[in-house]
Amino acid sequence: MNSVTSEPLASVQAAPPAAGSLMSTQVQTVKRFCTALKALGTRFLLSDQVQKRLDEFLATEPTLDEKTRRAVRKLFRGCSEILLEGDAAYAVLRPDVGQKHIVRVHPAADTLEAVDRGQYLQIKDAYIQGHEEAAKSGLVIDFAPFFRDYPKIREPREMGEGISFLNRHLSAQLYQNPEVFRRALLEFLRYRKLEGSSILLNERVSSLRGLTAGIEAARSLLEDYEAGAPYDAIAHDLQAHGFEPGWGCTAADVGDSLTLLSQVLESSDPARFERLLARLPLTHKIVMVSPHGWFAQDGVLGKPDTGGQVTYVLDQARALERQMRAQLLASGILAKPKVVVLTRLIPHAEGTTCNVPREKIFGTEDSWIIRAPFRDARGEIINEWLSRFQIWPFLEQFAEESQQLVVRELLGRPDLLIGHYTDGNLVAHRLAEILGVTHCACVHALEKTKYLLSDMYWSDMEHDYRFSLQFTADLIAYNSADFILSSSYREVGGTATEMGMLEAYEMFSMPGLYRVETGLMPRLARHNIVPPGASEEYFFPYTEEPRRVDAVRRALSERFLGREPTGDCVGHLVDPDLPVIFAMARLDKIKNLAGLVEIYGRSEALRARANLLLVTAVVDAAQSVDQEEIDQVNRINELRQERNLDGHFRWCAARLDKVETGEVYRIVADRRGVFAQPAFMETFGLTVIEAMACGLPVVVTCYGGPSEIVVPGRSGATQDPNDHAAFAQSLQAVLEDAALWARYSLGGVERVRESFTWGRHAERVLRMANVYTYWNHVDVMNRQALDRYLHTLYHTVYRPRTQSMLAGG
Ligand code: UDP
Ligand code: LCN
Repeated sequence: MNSVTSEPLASVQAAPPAAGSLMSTQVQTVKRFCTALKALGTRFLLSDQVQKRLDEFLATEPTLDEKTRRAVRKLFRGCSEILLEGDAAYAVLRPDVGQKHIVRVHPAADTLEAVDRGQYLQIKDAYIQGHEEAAKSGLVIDFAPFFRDYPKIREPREMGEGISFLNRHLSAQLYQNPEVFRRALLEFLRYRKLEGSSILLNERVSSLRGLTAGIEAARSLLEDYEAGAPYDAIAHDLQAHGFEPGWGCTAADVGDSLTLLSQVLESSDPARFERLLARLPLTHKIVMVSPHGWFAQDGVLGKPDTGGQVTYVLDQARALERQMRAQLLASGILAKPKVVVLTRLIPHAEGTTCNVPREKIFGTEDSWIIRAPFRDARGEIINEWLSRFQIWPFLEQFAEESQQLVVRELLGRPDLLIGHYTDGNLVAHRLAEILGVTHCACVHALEKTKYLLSDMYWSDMEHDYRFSLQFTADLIAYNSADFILSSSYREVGGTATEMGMLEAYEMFSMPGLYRVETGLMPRLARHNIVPPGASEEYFFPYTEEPRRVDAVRRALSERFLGREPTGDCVGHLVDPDLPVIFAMARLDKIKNLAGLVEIYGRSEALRARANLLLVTAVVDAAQSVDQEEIDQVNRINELRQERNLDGHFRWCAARLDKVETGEVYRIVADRRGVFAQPAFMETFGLTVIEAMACGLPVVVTCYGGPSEIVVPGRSGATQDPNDHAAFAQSLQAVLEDAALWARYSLGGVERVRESFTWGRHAERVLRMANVYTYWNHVDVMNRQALDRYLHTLYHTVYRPRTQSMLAGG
């Protein structure tokens, strides 16, 4: 262990910054705090408990000076856990977003000692398993060596801006080693083919000198043409100088591209370099992989495991097809874009289209959903839907079967693979390897932070959740991807006091399975925050009357807000004309719809002021096979009784299409209602941008994506859903104050238009695909070694566990 002295010391190696600058009185205070913790008898504390105990402790130290208080608070701010072992306390400190330092506090030492990850994880395992078991040597996972040379982002606020960081890094190479850089760019541009035809540069350009001369000659030739001259008119002449299609669709565009190319070759400007790469028509066929849940275009949203990801994938497919078409056209290439979404075929489809092998995606010219079944060990098709926690044994065969389907559908390889969530990315990883294609991973929602202590106590939860497989698949899938898309900063960097969702995979242990000294690294310049959009076709403001369909508006008003419940709705309304507090989500515990019912039920003021409307997939537990859904239905029913909500609460089971979904937000806005999103944690929260786009004010959870979507006070309110009184107060404020309502309504529409559009999303994804494809071309990282390591993990941990799961283990 490295020793950290009690006085400020710049020279101590690996000293955690905050701990390294502690004065001796401050160290004494830290030691007293840890002794006080020991006296409480709890051996393991998580971040919120640490803060609570620290507050209590400091309250018992009235003589402590302000400076020491501040220093001690700063030290423990963001501390993710403390483990007490014998007389010592081990604290995992997080001095800044994305940083982690472990210190040992011991009464006999006058310093805080830095502890390495391996040692700490063994001590943690001993806490769960006992010393003897924990001391046995086991599997240690460490991805750090494979990414030693990969660019890493130091500045916390830049985490998730991988592409700009990478461009700066690449451009710096031009500055440091111009010859190598230029040669790499030349090689990248040569021999490119699209649908069998050459694009960009042909064999006439064989050297840098030849490229520079070719650019000069082509630019002078272009001067003889009108700016708007079509590419066909100049194609022949350009070919003679080594240029194939792909630089532009008119003489002026080609001229601009060649000027840009020449500038990039001359000077190291990251912005120009990114602009050049973004212009290149490298992507025209994309495969997306999203196996779990009920993946279909209608009648599925709200079913178990089926929500935002389905909306996201379909909207992303449409937006990417559109963007690729525009880019191909602009670059003078005639090829047609195509997107294929690979998902699971479910023969017993419960009235959905999940049993249809091939289905066109609405609103596209040539994009398709292709479904492959899951099969058991004998190759028999599995007929029933399976929860996302049970699908692991079937993915290997699914990947094999779908690879053939993809190649047949596309008549070749795709240019880009986009995996969705962990299962989609595990499959995408295998396909990317076989097909040699750039792999983009979309995160959606990582499970680890959703379930408290899911790593430490994984074996107790294994039967229901299979975290040993889920977390191993996370490690394989996200370490293998070429770049990773997140929707919010919260996913990558977290907040000053809470770890990011990816960061939570950086160091952890699953006692008896393995210890992860370095798992996922949020600082790598592979992470990019690219938020999704809300489809403008369906989610437009309630004020845009001519676009609204009157029949749908009337039908939904009667069905959801009429005095008596009809069809799949329960709960009559004493005063159906009151404003409405509206929520719509999957019946997952984490969505906390029961919490909202409780918040509403407890507040006399809210009940007097508004009705509560919930829209979910079911309202009857007998209609569900999903345990979490059943539990939530039962809990909401208990609350209806306990809080005597009849007369105020309408609860509807509905599978809405998108036209109806947009209209529900709008009919609530017509009545000056409010949308509530009370989740305990939300990765992004598509419903929030949908409601805002429709001009419906929102009150949302402060945990996760919604707090980044909403600018508090301008486009809505954020609130802690655990603080029922405060959440109720925020809802009430919007309902009572017409000016506030109007401000949030307008502010929400503006915010979505500015920051959450699919067009911008698609443009950025395609730009990234080019930049990371280029990075793969020049990368010095030892990819082969990483692939072997991933294979080892797959074959020694993942695969055997899927087999034992199939055998009933
Ligand atoms: N949704 C729906 N009906 C429901 C629940 C959800 O149509 O009963 C839709 C909703 O409009 C949104 C998506 O499903 O498009 C939910 O996305 P979000 O990101 O809010 O949550 P997720 O379900 O992905 O956790
Ligand atoms: C999964 C979630 O939990 C949501 O927060 C996201 O909005 C959705 O996926 C789409 O990415």
